[in-house]
Amino acid sequence: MQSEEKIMESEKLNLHALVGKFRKPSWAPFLLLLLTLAIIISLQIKTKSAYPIRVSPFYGSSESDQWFVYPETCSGFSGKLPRRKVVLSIKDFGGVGDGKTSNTETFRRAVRYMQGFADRGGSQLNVPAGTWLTGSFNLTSNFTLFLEKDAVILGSQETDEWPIIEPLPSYGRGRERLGGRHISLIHGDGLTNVVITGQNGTIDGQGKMWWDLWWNRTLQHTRGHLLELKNSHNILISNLTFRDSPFWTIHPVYCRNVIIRGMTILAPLNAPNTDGIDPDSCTNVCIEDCYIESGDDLVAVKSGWDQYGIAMARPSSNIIVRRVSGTTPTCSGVGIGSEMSGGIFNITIDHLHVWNSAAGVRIKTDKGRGGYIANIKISNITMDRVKVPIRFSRGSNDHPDDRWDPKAVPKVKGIYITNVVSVNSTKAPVLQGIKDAQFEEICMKNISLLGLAASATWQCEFVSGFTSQVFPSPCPQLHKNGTSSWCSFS
Ligand SMILES: *[C@@H]1O[C@H](CO)[C@@H](O)[C@H](O)[C@H]1NC(C)=O
Ligand SMILES: *[C@@H]1O[C@H](CO)[C@@H](O)[C@H](O)[C@H]1NC(C)=O
Ligand SMILES: *[C@@H]1O[C@H](CO)[C@@H](O)[C@H](O)[C@H]1NC(C)=O
Ligand SMILES: *[C@@H]1O[C@H](CO)[C@@H](O)[C@H](O)[C@H]1NC(C)=O
Ligand SMILES: *[C@@H]1O[C@H](CO)[C@@H](O)[C@H](O)[C@H]1NC(C)=O
Ligand SMILES: *[C@@H]1O[C@H](CO)[C@@H](O)[C@H](O)[C@H]1NC(C)=O
Ligand SMILES: *[C@@H]1O[C@H](CO)[C@@H](O)[C@H](O)[C@H]1NC(C)=O
Ligand SMILES: *[C@@H]1O[C@H](CO)[C@@H](O)[C@H](O)[C@H]1NC(C)=O
Ligand SMILES: *[C@@H]1O[C@H](CO)[C@@H](O)[C@H](O)[C@H]1NC(C)=O
Ligand SMILES: CC(=O)N[C@H]1CO[C@H](CO)[C@@H](O)[C@@H]1O
Repeated sequence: MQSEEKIMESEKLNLHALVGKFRKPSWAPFLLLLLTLAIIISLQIKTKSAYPIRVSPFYGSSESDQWFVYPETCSGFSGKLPRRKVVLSIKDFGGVGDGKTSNTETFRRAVRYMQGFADRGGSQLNVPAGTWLTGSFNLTSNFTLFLEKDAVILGSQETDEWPIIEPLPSYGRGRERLGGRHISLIHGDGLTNVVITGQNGTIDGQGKMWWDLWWNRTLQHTRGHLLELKNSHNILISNLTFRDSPFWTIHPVYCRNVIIRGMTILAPLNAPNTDGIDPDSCTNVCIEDCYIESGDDLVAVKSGWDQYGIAMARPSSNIIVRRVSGTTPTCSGVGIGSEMSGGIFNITIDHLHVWNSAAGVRIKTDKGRGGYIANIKISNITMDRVKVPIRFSRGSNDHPDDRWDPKAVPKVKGIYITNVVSVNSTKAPVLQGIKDAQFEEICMKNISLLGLAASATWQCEFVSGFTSQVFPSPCPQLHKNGTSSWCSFS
């Protein structure tokens, strides 16, 4: 607890910060009004234990937007967080961390208030130890959401606490149901310079209710994500545990410069569509050092759905997925697609460790998708008990509506897979391209798939490429067929 004197002092600092903005004498009457307003606001948000606004002692005014330099490879990222001028706790806004009291209005009020500091040095909202039940709330720019040790944000079990929002233009409808979709628990649109981090605090979507609605076919609208950021850039998501998302867990869409690292993402292994991280029509994304176990793909790169994704034409590009490990019994370690209609290119996947899963690396597309998948580099993959280590597949008539174009075939060219060891896999690679749209430049080198029955053979259709040092012996379409000059590793 801070003494009264300290409270007074930092309040002065706060006002001083506001005053600093307006120096011209002619602003004086306006300034007075502003000061009065500021005092009223700060009185309103006071609770019994009234914590004042703390001005971060580390704050240097010129630095706040310089922290994010998206490096070539995000391993060069310093890990330094941006300094925010104003730091407040959710308790300052009257939050109650008992796991029962709803904090929906409290979080919304906190962000509304902190939005006022977006162009004045930014702000940070701390969530201390405790269980903070809440419905959906939005983030703001130049903002850090910081979950301290043992802080748990718990998603509301009331469906109307996850209001319906417009479908994404690149999907044309909700992914699961026609029309709008439930907003994510934590949401942001059109933001810049946002950090979601902490001391391994937890955001728990309590998704079971939503999975039940899906299983018993009573779901009215597409389920919400745990975290969705849309049209945003300079984003860092790190050092937290996300669990039990109703739907895909982290969904950056139409974003650029996104770093996601040191995350633990958990959901029951049978929870439907609980993908870990789905960069969707995003560029410059780095996903590093994450542990993910869930009921769907650990990481899935996407870019919109059929005619809607084709029309929007927003590709996913320059994405690095590195040192990700985990398990998903019915899906894949890394999936490309199946929604890929805006195009996907320049993807690097390195040091992936997957176990007890249906597939290791999977490329999913179909007729009607259009778009392209190009320049995908996959290396240093280890798999244990993964059924089909490498799989290219066509979808199963999964289209948004009947206006999809059967002539819109995807172009797949340049998939480079090297240094793969899979033990106790049950099937050789299954590589199904698309009729009249052969997948080209499929290059594989130094791949050992061990533990297969002697009878296990590669299944290839509509693919061409080149392989070297691959065991068991590949299908004829890839067996040293054609020239290897376009395989960068040869
Ligand atoms: C995350 O945690 C690691 C290990 O404790 C630390 O080195 C790093 O600075 C933290 N922050 C970010 C942004 O990754
Ligand atoms: C965020 O901060 C930067 C630098 O301080 C500023 O230029 C920018 O306008 C701020 N963004 C918003 C939305 O206020
Ligand atoms: C959050 O943002 C979405 C649009 O991005 C908007 O529809 C919704 O009303 C906002 N919610 C709140 C509580 O402001
Ligand atoms: C964070 O918490 C999760 C869940 O409790 C745990 O599995 C993980 O090991 C923790 N991560 C770190 C870096 O402590
Ligand atoms: C479906 O699941 C929801 C959520 O658990 C439940 O409220 C509802 O009663 C279930 N409906 C049926 C028909 O089982
Ligand atoms: C794709 O990646 C290559 C390096 O692999 C880079 O030279 C090129 O600029 C990238 N393309 C785009 C459009 O960013
Ligand atoms: C694969 O791992 C090796 C050894 O750690 C490393 O030299 C190489 O750069 C990695 N491959 C890629 C594409 O990062
Ligand atoms: C082949 O891949 C294995 C496993 O990733 C790796 O240890 C080995 O160094 C690679 N061999 C060559 C010649 O690159
Ligand atoms: C070899 O590749 C070409 C295209 O590069 C393809 O037309 C041909 O069918 C392939 N040969 C075999 C034996 O699959
Ligand atoms: C190739 C390989 O590692 N095979 C292993 C599969 O699993 C059994 C036990 O479940 C091991 O004994 C094999 O060595």
